[in-house]
Amino acid sequence: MKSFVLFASFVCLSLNLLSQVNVYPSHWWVGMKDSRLQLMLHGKDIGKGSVRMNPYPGVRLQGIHVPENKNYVFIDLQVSPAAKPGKLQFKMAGTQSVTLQYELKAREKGNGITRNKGVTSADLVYLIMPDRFSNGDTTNDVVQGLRETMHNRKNPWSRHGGDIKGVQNKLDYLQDIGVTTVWMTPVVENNMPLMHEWGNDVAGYHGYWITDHYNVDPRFGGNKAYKEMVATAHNKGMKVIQDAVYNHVGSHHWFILDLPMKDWLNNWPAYQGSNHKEEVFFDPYTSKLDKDIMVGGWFVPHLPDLNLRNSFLANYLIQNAIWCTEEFGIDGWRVDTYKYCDEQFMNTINTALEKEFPKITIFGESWCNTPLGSAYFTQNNLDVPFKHNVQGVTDFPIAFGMKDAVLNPGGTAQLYSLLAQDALYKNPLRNCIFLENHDMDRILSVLGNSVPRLKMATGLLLTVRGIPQVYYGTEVLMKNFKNPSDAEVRRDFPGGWQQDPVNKFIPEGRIPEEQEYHTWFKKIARYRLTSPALQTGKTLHYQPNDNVYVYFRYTSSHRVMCILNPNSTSAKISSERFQQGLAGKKQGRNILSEQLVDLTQTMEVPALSFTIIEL
Ligand SMILES: [Ca+2]
Ligand SMILES: [Ca+2]
Repeated sequence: MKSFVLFASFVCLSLNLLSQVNVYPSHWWVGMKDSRLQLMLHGKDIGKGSVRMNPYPGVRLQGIHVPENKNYVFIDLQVSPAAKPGKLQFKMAGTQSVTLQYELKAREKGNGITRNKGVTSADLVYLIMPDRFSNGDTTNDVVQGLRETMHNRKNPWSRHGGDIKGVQNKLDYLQDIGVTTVWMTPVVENNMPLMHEWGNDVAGYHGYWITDHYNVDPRFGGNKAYKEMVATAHNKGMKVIQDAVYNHVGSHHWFILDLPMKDWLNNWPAYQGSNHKEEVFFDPYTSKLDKDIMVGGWFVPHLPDLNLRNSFLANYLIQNAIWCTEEFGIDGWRVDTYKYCDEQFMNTINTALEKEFPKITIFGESWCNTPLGSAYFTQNNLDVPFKHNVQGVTDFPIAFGMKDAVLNPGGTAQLYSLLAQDALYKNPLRNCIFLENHDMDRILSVLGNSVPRLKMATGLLLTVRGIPQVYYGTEVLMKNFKNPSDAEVRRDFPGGWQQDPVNKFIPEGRIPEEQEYHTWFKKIARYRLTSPALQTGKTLHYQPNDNVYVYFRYTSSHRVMCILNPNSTSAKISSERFQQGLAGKKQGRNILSEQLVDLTQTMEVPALSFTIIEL
């Protein structure tokens, strides 16, 4: 967001001569593939006068819209490929007579192709809640003038001071353990008062209560810190995913406090929550009412639900997504609460992003319990009336399947069956797979604090198809249930603050059990970066026998065998059965023990183990 101070041409009009107009997007670029640009102007009574644009070569004023709230004006422009960088000038006359300058910049080098690289299944994503990871700048811990200034690390619902600079400082640590990509929960401004949730007064430390889409929260370091962090990551060959929220905004978003139009939000006669039933989209018997409540019902009372069918709001969000991608240089988007959004809007915004940034990665958070539900919300092979176009989803069914496989008797058969349903997806390799995230119980606790089971689950995560995502701190055995609140699974990474008594970013700060898992994790994660089969290869799997699951990942020249034995007894497996997967190979190398493995003999697989053999 950029503020323009409007200078009155006539000094005697009124006391309201000098006022502020905000323009969104705050600037734009020449040379975008889509020549359309819609400016949204916000300022006192600006819709009551006239707007004129000074001639500018290559830029045409197409139309002006004034909604029922006269504090807004929308200006449609056509920016032709011939337009050069410079400043547009708008003359506004009415209760105020003012001149507004608007900058068209040159695009970053690479024109959206070489700078925004996209994230694939060859990558390893590390999910961070920046407030809780590392404090790189203590001067921004409290920013006076914002609606809440609570800073108390002893309070799980307060802000703790972690920031983007803290993440930037740890990029080398992350790269060393095999991470290629950082996904932070939303970094844009959450200038909200404390909200009553979980029986407590909670701050917007997590980032999902957006109040300004064009400002990175100053407590995270602002736009400057974010741009610098992305550039630093790129210089190291790493990538960054931004977290988008299109379904709702915080109740103190500037446009909620002064609604541009009556239908800006999904309105109901009385508060209506969503029914959270994704089935309404693909259920052939669904009622319109149930679908309206799913899409238009609010997530929670303090998060106004956006009417994404309003074309002006849609333009605002689409241009913001493009703006962030170009301005900061990000490589991918994770889209929050995907299944609660208007379906056509989602397809439109995805197409717009891919048009400007052909390699951009987009996956939606569609929390579904079934592969059918998940597949519906991405490119799929289903015969349904509406076809989603997003590349992938956060794959909850596989998350639950991997957990069950290492925890429950017979769980491997469930995982096998879930993966068999990949027939529903156009390309399951584009799904983001994970064991846990900031909304779930930490996996180590779910697995009864068993490190052997955590290793098995991690083994699956790093070898099953998809874009693997790990959650910060799991590598040092952070644990907890969401009890009494989700803040328990969002604790501070020990050592992220200078005054922390232990620092688990370094080996000396870890107890032996943590160090052992950390080393184990790093070994597989780094091996994965050298293995085209695990990164992007095809899958061949065999029905589990006696709850032992064997599968292969392979390319034309590289082949890996994975064996999961979650039983409390060792297992013997005969290579005879796996001839297709072994493809004539007689010897392999266990990438964890470095031992050679004779594949012509019966193999003894230890209890509670995950084995990776490079053939
Ligand atoms: Ca800080
Ligand atoms: Ca909605």
